Amino acid sequence: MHQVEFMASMMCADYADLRDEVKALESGGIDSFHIDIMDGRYVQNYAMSLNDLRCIRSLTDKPLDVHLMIEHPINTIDLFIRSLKPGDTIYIHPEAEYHPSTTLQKIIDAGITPGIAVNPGTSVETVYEMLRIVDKVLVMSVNPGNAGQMFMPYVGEKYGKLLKYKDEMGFEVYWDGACSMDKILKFAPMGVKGFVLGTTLLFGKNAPYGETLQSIRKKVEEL
Ligand code: S6P
Ligand code: MG
Repeated sequence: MHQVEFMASMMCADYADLRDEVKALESGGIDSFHIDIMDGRYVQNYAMSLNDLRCIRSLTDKPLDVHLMIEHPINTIDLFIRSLKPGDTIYIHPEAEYHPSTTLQKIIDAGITPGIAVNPGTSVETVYEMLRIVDKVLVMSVNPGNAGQMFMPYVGEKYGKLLKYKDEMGFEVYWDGACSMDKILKFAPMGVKGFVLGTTLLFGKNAPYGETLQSIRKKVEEL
């Protein structure tokens, strides 16, 4: 099977100890840091800010996986691009933008990996043309806005549809929301490349991150 990637959802981290959190995740073997940016308009919440992103960028050389849940990202995309480096990813939500392909082209021109995030209520058909432009598709299995939500069972079908197109159209599929061990064991062998780990599996468990990550990887390897 392919090498499965794990991203840490940093909105779930302990902000009193952000430096230690980043170091513990890094030495525990996390592949990248998932940064949820919210504007209180596209979603009814504020999570992380540009300053949090810059702080984490300065603490690690691992890739950042930036998930923009903001209206009209074209207006502020340069701020994010300038704070990132090649190897990092920016996901936009296509329905938050009048011309999502223009914004994606800006991301590509800057050498940042382009991605789209697809809400539970957004169909694959709606984003079909963009699949040729992006390298990553982040499938939301919860409605965007909060950590600690329930998995939406009807989203399962969407993974199957996207996985059929991924090789021909040149992108990888990622999972964001309520990611549990049973979902990893079911969807990784189907071809889902990576999983965002939040409160369901990684944070707030009173277990060292390294131990948790090791045990997840071991179960995946045993498949
Ligand atoms: C949700 C956000 C996600 C969450 C993540 C948390 O708007 O995009 O990245 O932070 O899903 O994980 P969990 O296991 O608490 O759902
Ligand atoms: Mg996210």
